[in-house]
Amino acid sequence: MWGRAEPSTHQRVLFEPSTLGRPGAGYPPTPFEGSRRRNAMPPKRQRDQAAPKPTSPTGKVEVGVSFGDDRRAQAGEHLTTAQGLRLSDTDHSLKAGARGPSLLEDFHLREKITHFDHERIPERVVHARGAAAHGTFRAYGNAESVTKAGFLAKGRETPVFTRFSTVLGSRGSADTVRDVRGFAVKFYTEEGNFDLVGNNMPVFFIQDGIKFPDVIHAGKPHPDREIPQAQTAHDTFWDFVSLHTEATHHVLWAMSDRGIPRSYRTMEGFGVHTFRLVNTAGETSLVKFHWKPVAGVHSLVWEEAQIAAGADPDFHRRDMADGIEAGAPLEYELGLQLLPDTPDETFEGIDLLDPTKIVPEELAEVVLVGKLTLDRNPTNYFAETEQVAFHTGHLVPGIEITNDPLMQARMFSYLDTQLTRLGGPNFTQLPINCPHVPVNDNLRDGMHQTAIHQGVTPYKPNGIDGDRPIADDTGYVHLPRPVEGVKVRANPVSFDDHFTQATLFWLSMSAVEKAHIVEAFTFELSKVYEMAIRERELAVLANVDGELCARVAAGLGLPAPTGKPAKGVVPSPALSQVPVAPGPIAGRVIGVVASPGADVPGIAKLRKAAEARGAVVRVIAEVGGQLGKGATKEVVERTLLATRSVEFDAVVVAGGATVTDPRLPVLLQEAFRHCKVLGAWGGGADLLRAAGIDTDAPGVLLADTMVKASAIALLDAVGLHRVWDRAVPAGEA
Ligand code: HDD
Repeated sequence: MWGRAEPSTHQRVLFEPSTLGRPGAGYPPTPFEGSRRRNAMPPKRQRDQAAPKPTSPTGKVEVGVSFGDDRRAQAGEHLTTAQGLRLSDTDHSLKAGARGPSLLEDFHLREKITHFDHERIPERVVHARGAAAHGTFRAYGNAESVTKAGFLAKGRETPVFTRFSTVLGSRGSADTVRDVRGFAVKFYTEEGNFDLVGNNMPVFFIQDGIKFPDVIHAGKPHPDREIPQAQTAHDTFWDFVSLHTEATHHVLWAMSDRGIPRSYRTMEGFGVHTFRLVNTAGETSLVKFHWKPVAGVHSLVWEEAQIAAGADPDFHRRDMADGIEAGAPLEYELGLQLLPDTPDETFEGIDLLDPTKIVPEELAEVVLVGKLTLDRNPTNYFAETEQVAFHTGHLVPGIEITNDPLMQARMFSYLDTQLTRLGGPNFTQLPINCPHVPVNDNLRDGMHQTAIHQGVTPYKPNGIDGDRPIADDTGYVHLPRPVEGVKVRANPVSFDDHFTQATLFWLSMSAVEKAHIVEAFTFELSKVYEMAIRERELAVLANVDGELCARVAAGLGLPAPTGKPAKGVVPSPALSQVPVAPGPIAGRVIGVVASPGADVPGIAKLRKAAEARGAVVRVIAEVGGQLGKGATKEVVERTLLATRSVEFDAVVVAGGATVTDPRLPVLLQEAFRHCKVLGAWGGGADLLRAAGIDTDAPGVLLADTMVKASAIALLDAVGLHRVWDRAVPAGEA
């Protein structure tokens, strides 16, 4: 019933003691077997509720998010009311005559409309727009010497649920806006849930959580007109960050390519704060958590991000869901940057309690300690992705927080916000939030209580039911640490350096990345109406780097002020994301332009080679349908009317293709401008030239026929992500 522990009389029992297991048993639900899809249609089972319900290997019906046979989820062949009453008609309200008014007694009408009226819950005050996936974390075991956290023990496999998000946009906003991305992982460990609630940038805009409402109010749309949506290119954001210079380092990251990731699978993740690890001997070390994507760190280019926001606002969530469905899981390795736990909590002069600072990887290596694999899409967006509740206070033995004042405020906010968002204190009973271990918490009653608690002793101590000990040596113990100080509203003086690490970030960028940062600042500041704010931000940039300031000022047509940037800053090459060698291409999409009469066997050869590396080939043509005959056929998955270049990491024109649609040159030119690989075989090169593409330019690959070697050359080029030589002279990228 409740797993390994004997149920005590005061344990929580969900729904019905006789049929259901412990919270989390049977959850997450077993994935259904099904054929892989190439297109993005929802699986049949999601589209057709009347279809026979899939069964688990045990033969039990498994539907929706459930504890196996949860009766609260949809079940049965007949449409019913919420009371289980079979319905004969759900399309017509009960009326006094066919043309008459509806009757108050129509309980079905009232129940249906009432429930609909209350379907929405408040969206998250930040990170409202998100997408998530289930998966597993497998520990390598090499962290055992520094932490007793069980999920990091050798060979341990832990179920996880990971939600990615943007910060500023509303729930329905576009995925590809320039913003920070959330990277929140819930580990359902054997010691209870551990949440690592991080971002794709390792620093934060503010040093003290008390300023969180300020930075968010400044970044969110203006309160009068509620524009602009999901972006920082407006007066209040730049007013705040130019007045509040501790944000400068994070602003540099946000204006860099990190602000527009290619996909969730190509994003790094960071715990941001310094945490404290404790091993079995009670020894401690400080640590920064890193997620390293196996697919490499890659981004969109700005114009592409803007096009995608209109052409496919769901660009990132679609990419993740389709990739998982196509058998290309998202993979990341967890890295620990271990730092000695010294009394002053600094490392090489860097204050480890200051969340606006990084520790360059060149100074402290990131040791990889396990792998996260996200390989299963949620069954129901609301039940799982929307209702998941992360909390920095969901910790396990062996991991503690530090006195970072940003983290300290987070420890309050995450629990607090769920009370409004999820309607009360029992959100931990929602299936997605349930730990996968027995819960024995003495917390009782409250709104939306779904457990039927047994017994009469939800208190401690008690002399009635055996009064189990609350903790043995496996319990969570806050390491005793001395604390003293004068009560003040102040930051340590070491928090005062707001610019040196912004300079470090700028100097670590390649030429093409610097060009993107300059463009991003210029774009955003040119959307700011108040000239004084533009000028103030230029004064901030002057303290980061004179060249950066001058280039942005030139774009804005303003004089460049002078500042005092830190001298002798040593760059950190690890911060640049330009790959030096081809990386994996799983999840990448190669568009092949074709038409009736094109070399379909050639397309099939390219598809085979791409699929062997986890990439996808999509055929683009003027009209839909099927190309080729006999055994070798290709389905047209995108028509020129319904696609844009942003959907592809490379575009290739098949030999023999003839296309007259004027949208083709636009597609090819965009792909070229966005530094994507272009290719053609046979006569396909003529279509490239007709579109004005310089076929001698870097990254334009031509072949006489599509053979294995040409496919490999093309896919290797995709592994470099972009052809940056096209944007910046060779050698400078
Ligand atoms: Fe936060 C959500 C990450 C500072 C208050 N935060 C939220 C999410 C992520 C982060 C990824 C979305 C979780 C999900 O997918 O449900 N937040 C961060 C990081 C921070 C940070 C990396 C700094 C290092 N946050 C921060 C501060 C505060 C909050 C300083 C308040 C004092 N954050 C919240 C919140 C949210 C939230 C209001 C909104 C929804 C939620 O918590 O569940 O409590």
